[in-house]
Amino acid sequence: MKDCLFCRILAGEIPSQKVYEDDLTYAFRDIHPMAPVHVLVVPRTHVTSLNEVNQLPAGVLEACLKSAAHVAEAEGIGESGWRLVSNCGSDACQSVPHLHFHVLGGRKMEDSMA
Ligand code: DGP
Repeated sequence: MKDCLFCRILAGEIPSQKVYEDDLTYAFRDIHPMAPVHVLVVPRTHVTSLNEVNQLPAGVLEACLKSAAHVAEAEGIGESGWRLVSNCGSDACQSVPHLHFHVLGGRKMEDSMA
C-alpha cells in the first residue's frame, strides 16, 4: 500500500527505530511514547485493523504476538509486566490504518483500560 504510513516504514522509505524484525513482523519505537517502553509491532502484510484479521495469511497473527513477547523480554519488561493494545476503528482512536500492536511497559499501568 504505497500511501500507508506503516507500509512506507516497512519499505524503509520513512525512518524508524527498529527494535526487532522477522520474516512476518517488524517492531519499532512509537514516535509519541506513552510509557518508558512503547514499541509498535506491525505485520508486514497490510490489513487495516483487527477487523480484517481473517485476511491475514496463516501464522501472521501468531507471529505478531510472538514478536510482542520477544520485544517485551528484550526491553526488560517481561517480568515486571506489560500491556498489549490494538486500537481498532474510530471509537478506539485508531489513527494509522495498518494493523499494529502497542507494547507498553516500564511503569505501572492504569487500572482502567479505557
Ligand atoms: P493508533 O492511534 O493506535 O493508530 O497508533 C498509531 C501510533 O503510531 C501512535 O501511537 C503514533 C505512532 N506513529 C504515527 N506516526 C508515526 C511515525 O511516523 N513513526 C513512528 N515511529 N510512530 C508513528
